This record gives sequence, structure tokens and C-alpha cells, in this order.
Amino acid sequence: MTTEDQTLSTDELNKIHAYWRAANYLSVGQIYLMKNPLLREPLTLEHVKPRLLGHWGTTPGLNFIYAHMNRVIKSFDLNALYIAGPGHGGPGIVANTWMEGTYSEYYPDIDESIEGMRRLFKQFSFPGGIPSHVAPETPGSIHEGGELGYSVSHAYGAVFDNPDLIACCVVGDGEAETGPLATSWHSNKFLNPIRDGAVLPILHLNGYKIANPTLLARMPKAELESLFVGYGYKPYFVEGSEPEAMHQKMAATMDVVVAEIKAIQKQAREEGVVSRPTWPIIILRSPKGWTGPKEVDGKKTEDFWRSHQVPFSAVREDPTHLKLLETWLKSYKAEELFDENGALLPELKALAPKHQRRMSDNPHTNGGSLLRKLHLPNFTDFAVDVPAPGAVKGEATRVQGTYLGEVMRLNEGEQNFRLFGPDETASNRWSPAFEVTNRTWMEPTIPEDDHLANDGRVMEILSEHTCQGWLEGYLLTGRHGFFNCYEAFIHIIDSMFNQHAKWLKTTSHIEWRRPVASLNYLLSSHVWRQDHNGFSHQDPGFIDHVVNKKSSVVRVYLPPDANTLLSVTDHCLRSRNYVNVVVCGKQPSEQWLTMDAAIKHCTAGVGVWDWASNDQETGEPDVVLACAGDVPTLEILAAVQILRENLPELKVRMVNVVNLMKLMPQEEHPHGLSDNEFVDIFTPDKPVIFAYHGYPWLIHRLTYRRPNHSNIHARGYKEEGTTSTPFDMVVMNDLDRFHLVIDVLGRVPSLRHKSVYLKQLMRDKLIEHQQYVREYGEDMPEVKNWKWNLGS
Ligand SMILES: Cc1ncc(C[n+]2csc(CCOP(=O)(O)OP(=O)(O)O)c2C)c(N)n1
Ligand SMILES: [Mg+2]
Repeated sequence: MTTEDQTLSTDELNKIHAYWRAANYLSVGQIYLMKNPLLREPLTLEHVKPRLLGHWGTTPGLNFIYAHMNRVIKSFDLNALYIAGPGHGGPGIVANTWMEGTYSEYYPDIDESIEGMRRLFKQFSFPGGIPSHVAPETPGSIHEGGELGYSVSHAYGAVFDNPDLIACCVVGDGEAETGPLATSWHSNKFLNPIRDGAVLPILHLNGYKIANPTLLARMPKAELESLFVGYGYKPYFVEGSEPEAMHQKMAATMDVVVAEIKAIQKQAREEGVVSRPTWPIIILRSPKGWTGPKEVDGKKTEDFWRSHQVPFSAVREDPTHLKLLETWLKSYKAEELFDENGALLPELKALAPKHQRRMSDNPHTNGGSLLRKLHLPNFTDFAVDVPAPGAVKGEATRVQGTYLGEVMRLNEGEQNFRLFGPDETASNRWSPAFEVTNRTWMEPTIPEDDHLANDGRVMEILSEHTCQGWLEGYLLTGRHGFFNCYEAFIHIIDSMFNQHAKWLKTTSHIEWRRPVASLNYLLSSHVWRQDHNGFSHQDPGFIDHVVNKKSSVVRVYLPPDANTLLSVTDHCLRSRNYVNVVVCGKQPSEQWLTMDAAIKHCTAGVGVWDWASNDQETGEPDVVLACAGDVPTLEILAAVQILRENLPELKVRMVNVVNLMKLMPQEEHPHGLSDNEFVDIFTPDKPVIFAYHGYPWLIHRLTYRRPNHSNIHARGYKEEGTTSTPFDMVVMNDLDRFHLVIDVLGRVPSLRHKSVYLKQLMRDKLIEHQQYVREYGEDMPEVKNWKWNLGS
């Protein structure tokens, strides 16, 4: 569909064109200049930055869209924010925020003067200055765009439960080739026009990526149109390169699509939601590097991939490049755009919206400033009654699901809490939450469907990327959420986690960014209990990945039972600016701690379980049996029981770690134990057998500087797996009770030559196990029905 009116009067056309030229001028200035910002002197080498860094190609398109958004924000009084998928167009967005005055309000030394403009130019991609992308430092940004693919999911995340908000979401045509972006178009099936705002996607079809044409730009237009019709959008094409005609087309199209968005919302809000609306999308086909040099050194540059970064950079070596730069900058006629003092002319400035209507100052983009605390129930009300350690079984994540359902209920008024997951919410046992709310669903339903509704607050799509992107967008605009996922498949969003962790790390140094709610993961259906699936579903390595990130941002919890999981969950929902990773199984399993004990244990993060230990009298154990994770905890306790029954004189200390970061040195992580505290628990010199949920090397990585490190022997998952019994899984990885006992016998010096009978018994047990599971297809009764019997 195309719209070809003369929407703009000559005066409006001239002004919007001037506004765009000013943004383009300021963008080129940022990439190239450190002095002489308005070229009031002839350009010389000393005015040009020694290192030319940044991206020009996408920038004029981003500036064009920004100017046209400003126009409709004013005419429709929109509450809008801007997401630049090609976030490498940082100079353009920074230029616009400066033109709106926001930049100078946030950074007063970059004021609206010639000197301010010089500083604006110099700081860009310059040591001590600002990064080249739409980074957290950029006012109005919730999306860096450095790693491509997340613009659409961020935009939808931002507008969920913000009925008044419109996210203008520019999608690079290269970005659109990425997996995360491709799947995120389906977000429209989750947007409820009554309670949510709107996303205006603008596909930025500038034809090229870094060094190639893009697929969407070269496919036949009819196919492109059908693609978006197929995704459920109504495409509007704005195509061309002649500025005057393009301004008219864009203005006309923007008027139509905004009116259409408003009409969809009005109708839904007046009449109720009948079906999923067909939201508009703009497909903007314009030249990459538009208004830049047509050719450089005889090679096509404008409207080609060569304009992607800095179109020419031999300014120091080649005088023709310096001349080219001067001609290019002068083509924007800055003298018609900025006043004597370097400020944007008032009649141009008047084109920008005012105050918080400026996209660069929309409060939703500094989500922490809007963040309201969740109403949290008393988590102890959900406690599992544990009369004695191991006396009852429970499903930890189901208990957590009941608690989260109550959190949902208590915050229904605020509409600021959602659960996210790739089709596994019920599988991970959060189904009690469905007693309070449903799954979000805007497509038709059949009577047999289970908890689907267009006002549901559980967001399920089989795309970990989209779940992650939605949640990030939701959190960064000041709301709360929890993501549940199979442990193995959370790796799919490793890279998105990286970017979010980097964002949080950076924002903590930016004064005006207020803290946002933490990004919380429950990883369940974990490596040890993939009963239905096997090897493909077994991978506990996300934790290893997470701990690479800045310690001020990441937290990892391995609660061993339901009550500890409740305590950890409450803590996560209260925390700010972290990524909390919680790993916990969903299968019925032994419950160890009363609520009181759980609170104390989780608050400490690591501790001796005295009821399982027998070194109280001397305070000097022969061996420490440590564990982190629910399955390792079970195996360690079973090993303790075998040892204490067979070698009553052996002094055993049992230690459980809930908060993995406690193991790190105090100087490296704010939760880290001091060396003295570490030695108090793990002893200065006794063997420590450590049963860990994940890859065992991580325990060494975290403790390598600890006094007793040479005595730590870690067991964990060593990439042995298949579809088998729960106990066979631990046996395959030498993490079972029998191997752990053998480990103890081999490492306690006093036992080394005395324990041959017990060692042999353990080996026999392992052989019996092998035979039994292969014969009967389940674990031996003594394993399956094992009970802690040493009291509390
Ligand atoms: C996931 C990811 N892969 C690769 C890159 C490297 N990269 C940066 S820009 C770019 C091309 C982007 O093309 P497009 O989305 O069309 O943006 P534009 O043409 O507007 O610059 C690539 C491949 C990246 N930033 N992120
Ligand atoms: Mg492109």
C-alpha cells in the first residue's frame, strides 16, 4: 500500500527537511570532527579525529524516521519511545537527543552552544567519551542494538501493560535475517489492544548489511509484502531516494498508520477484543548512506554497503578525502540550521516535542524511575511442613509456582508482573499460577484449550529469544518478571543474557539511570532429571557462562528443597539490577529444612548442616562433604549416612551451598566469604568432597585461591548422559553416593589402608546397580526408597 498525498505544506516540508539535515550534519560531525564543529574555519587535518570510528550507513535513515516520529508525536500527542534495531547508528540518535535539548539536560557540559557541539563531536567513540552505539549512556534508550536481533521483542516487552505507549521500532534489513528477529514478528499475537500499547515496526530496507545486500531488499516486492501479510501485519511501503517526495510519502504514511493504531485501540477499548487486530508496519526502502558521498575513490558508496561504517577514512593520508569531507559536511548547509552560538534555530527546535513527550526523555526508557515495588505475600505462608529432615517429599517448583501465583494475584491492580517461558510453565510445575491467570493468547481458541486468554499474564512462545527479549523490554521499562526454562535450552539466549548483563553493569555507573528489577531465571527440568529426554536435554553449563559476567551483576542460587527455593525466590523478586539464576528440580524429592532453617541457611548462603554432621564435639572433622544443588545434596546425605553407619568413628562435616557466589573470593564478588570464614567451614587442611550440580571444574575455578583448595575434590556432570534412571545418571558421572564414599575412603589419610571392606561393598553396590537397572528398568529399591535415618 502506498500513500501519495501532499501531506506537508511547503513550509512544513522545508522545516522537516532542515531538521533531518541538522541531524545528519551532527552525525557526520560526530564521526569525523573534534574541532571546528560548524566549519567556520576552513577544514584542516587538525580538526579531524585521528581514529575515525562509527557507522554512517544506517544513520540518515534513523534520522529520517526520528524526524517523522517527532511530527506525529506532536500532532497526535503520542507517548512514544524509539528503538533503533541498528543501534550502530548511535551518532544519529545522540544527535537527535541533543537537538531536543535532552542531552544537555542529562550532560550539562554538552550544552547547546558551539563549544557544546564541539564536545558532542569529540566525545563520540573517543577515549573517555561515549560508545558508538545507542548505549545505556544515551538518553531515551532501552536498546543498545549492538548485537542485532532483539529490537522487536524489546519493543513489545516495553509496551505490554503500557496501554498509552507506542514503541517506534526500527528493524535493520540485515538484523531481520537473524533468528531472534525473525521469530519476534509473532509478538503481535500476544499484544492485547486494550491493556497493552502498540509497536510501530519500521523495516529499514536500506538494502545492505556490512558487505552484502540483504535478502529482504532483493526479494520480489510481492513476496516481501506477502511475508508480512503472513505474519499478520498490514504493510505500508515508503520507497525512494528523492528527499522531497520521501518526506511527503513518509508524512502521509505516518499519519495513516498512527490513525490506524489509534482506531484499533479505540475500537478494542470500546467494544472489547474480538480478534487479533492487523497492526500496520512501514517498510521504508531508502538508500544506505543516504545523502553521503555517492562515490569514494571511484567506488559506489551511497546506496551501497560501502557506506556502512566510515565511508572514507584516509583523511590524513589523502587530501582528496579531506576535501570530500568538507564538501559533504557543507552540503547540509549548517549555516541555515544553527544560530550564531551553535544552537539549533528556534523554528527547527520547535519541531521536537516538549519535555517527556521527547522520545529521548520518555520516563519509560528510564524504567527504574517508574518502578514500583511488588506486593509480595509472606513466603513463609507457602512453607512445606518438614517435621524432620527427609521425612516428607515435595515438588519445589510447584510450591514456587503457588507462591508466584499469589504474587500475580496481589499485583493484579498494578499490572506489572508477568511470567515468561518457552511452553514449559506447566512442565516446570508452575501450573498453580494458572489458577490466578492464563496464558496470553490472541489467536482463536477451541473449548479444549488449556488456560488461554487474551488477558493472560503468562507469556509462552516456543522461542527462548522472544521470551528473553520481551522480559528485558518489560524490566527495562520498570516492571517485574520471572523466566522459567529447561536448564539445557537456556543456552539459546546465552548471548542475550550477555548483553543484558553488560547493560546492567554500565547503567550502575550512570547516575540518572534508576535501578530496575532483576532478571530472574528458574532453570528446572535440569540435567539430572531429564527422564523423558536424555542427552540432548542435559547441560548445566549456563551457570559457567553466567559467572563470567561482572560480579556486581550476577547471582547463582542452587536451593536444595522447596523452603529454600521459596526464600531465594522472595529475595530475587526484591532485588534490583541483577541477573538471578535459580536452578532447582521439579520432581518430588526429599525436603530437608524447616522454613526457619531455610531462611537462616539462605541468608548465610552456605552453611554446615549440623544434623547431618558428627564433628560437633571436636569441631575438627576428618572430612567435609559439601554439595550444591538438589540432586548432589541427596547423594551427599546418602553418602554421609553410609559413612556414619559403617565408620562411626569417622568425623564427618556436611556443608550445603545455596549461593554459589559465596565460594568466590571476597575481593572478587560482594557475596564471597572471607578466607577466614571459608576455612571455618571447609577447614584449613581436611579433604573436601564437593558434589556439585554442574560441571565440576567450576568449583575449582571459584575456589582456586582458597587456602584449602588443594584438598578440594569436586564431582559433577562430566558430559555422560542418556535416557536412563535418575540414579543411573549420577552413577554415570561418578556423583552417586557409592562413588562419593569411595572418594572419601581414598582421601582421608587415616582410612586409606583400613577401609578395604567398605570400598569393596561400594564397588559391589555399583555392580548391583548396573545389573538391576538393566534388568528392571528402575532404580534398586534401596536407592529408590532410601530415607535419611540419622535424625535431626
Ligand atoms: C548478531 C549480530 N551479528 C553480527 C553483527 C555484526 N554487524 C554489525 S552491523 C551488521 C549489518 C547490519 O545490517 P542492517 O541490519 O541492515 O543494518 P544497517 O544496514 O541499517 O546498518 C552486522 C552484520 C552484529 N552486530 N550482531
Ligand atoms: Mg541494512
